[in-house]
Amino acid sequence: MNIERTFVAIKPDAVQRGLMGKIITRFEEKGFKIIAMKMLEVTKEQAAAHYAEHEGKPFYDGLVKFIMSAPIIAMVVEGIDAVAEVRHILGATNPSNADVGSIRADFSPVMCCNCTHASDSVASAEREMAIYFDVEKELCTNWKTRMEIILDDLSK
Ligand code: FUP
Repeated sequence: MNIERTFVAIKPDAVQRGLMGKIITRFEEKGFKIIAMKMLEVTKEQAAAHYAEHEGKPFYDGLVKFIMSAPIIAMVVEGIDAVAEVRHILGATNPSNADVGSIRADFSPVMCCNCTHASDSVASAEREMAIYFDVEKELCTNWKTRMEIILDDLSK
């Protein structure tokens, strides 16, 4: 099994709208393991690092302003094929194109405020985790979810 870690953020719009619990529940109910989570106010430096690939694009200034407009919830989520699976749970960047049942389809009215972010590759996940977490100290890895215990038992 391909166990991966990915970086997830619940964005300011979702925090302000009281959607944190509903969004976290989607990852837990699917069987993913949340191994780090904190609320924080994104600094200019963190926003610039996170969105470096978009610098110079027409929506960049708005994106940086938005991510700093209220707290976010930063998370590290672990599980089978976590990078692709978590992005599937989020849905397409533009909520109009997102599959029904995805977070963005269900909760986002417009692309600028699409409730969540998740890394698009294992390399991006490692880069993004390091922007928001001290990866050596802040990841809680020494425990098992019920799903991990079930899979361990089945493999014996
Ligand atoms: P995603 O990987 O799905 O988070 O999407 P991107 O990295 O392409 O974009 C990051 C954020 O920029 C999106 F969540 C919304 C915003 N964005 C726009 O506002 N306009 C665009 O044309 C593209 C992205």
